[in-house]
Amino acid sequence: MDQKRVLAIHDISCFGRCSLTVALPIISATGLECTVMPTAVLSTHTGGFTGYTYRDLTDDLIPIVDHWKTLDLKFDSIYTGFLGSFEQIDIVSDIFDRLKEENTLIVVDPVMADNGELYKIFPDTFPNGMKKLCSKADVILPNITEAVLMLGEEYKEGPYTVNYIEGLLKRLGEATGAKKIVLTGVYLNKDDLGAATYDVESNQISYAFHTIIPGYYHGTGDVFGSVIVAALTNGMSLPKANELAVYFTAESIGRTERAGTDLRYGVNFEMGIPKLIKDMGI
Ligand code: PXL
Repeated sequence: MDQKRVLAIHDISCFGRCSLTVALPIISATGLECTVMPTAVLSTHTGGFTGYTYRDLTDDLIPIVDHWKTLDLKFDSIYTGFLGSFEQIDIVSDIFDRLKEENTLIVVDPVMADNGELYKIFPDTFPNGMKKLCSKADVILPNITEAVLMLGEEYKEGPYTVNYIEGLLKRLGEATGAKKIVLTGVYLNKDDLGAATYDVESNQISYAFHTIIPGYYHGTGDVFGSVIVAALTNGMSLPKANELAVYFTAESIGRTERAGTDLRYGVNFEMGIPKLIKDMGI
């Protein structure tokens, strides 16, 4: 069997499990080759730490692709997350054009907001830039805040109704042109949290939920997104990938809660990897 190759375009936050320090181990563990394109190097992520370093690598991105073009590299999937500027959005959009083959799966997580608020480091115009990038994706992974910001709608607190969630999914499909949508942070009651999927072509919607564990655990969006990318690249269906990602993320949070770790340090996903490999059937 040919081994598939994924390109992960994210920052490296040296400490505080998120972005590449999550994507690389999860994707590799599931039997896929993971090529990385680091967009920046930070001493920690930006969520809750102060005084972090930030080495911007924007100027390196195009030369990296220029070199790869001389090697004729092909990617089965390209996965992007946190991007630090409009310039990086434009460059990543250009990278999609240059590296996409007929069967390359493009997955965009429009990381920029949570809990009703745009992250403070981003200008108000950022959601429009991310929306444009999402229009180039096969699969997008917004949370509810990112979804409403891209749609120019007001943020509402949950619990949500099925009608509201399905309306959001359909409006996102129309507004971005993405073929598949995974909406995270969905809860229809106070006990369970999960994600909803929408396959635009087949008009199929699915849900996966796990018991809520209170608290804001950092990097969980990247844990979730990495499992989705790994599962889809390995040929799983969208509803099955979503189920796997919801459970893997929730179990990682549960492990971290029991250990009482600082919420900024990210979640213990590492100890769930053996089970993930088994569940993925590889
Ligand atoms: O997990 C998303 C993420 C990735 N990278 C950096 C971040 C964040 C979220 O805040 O700050 C640098």
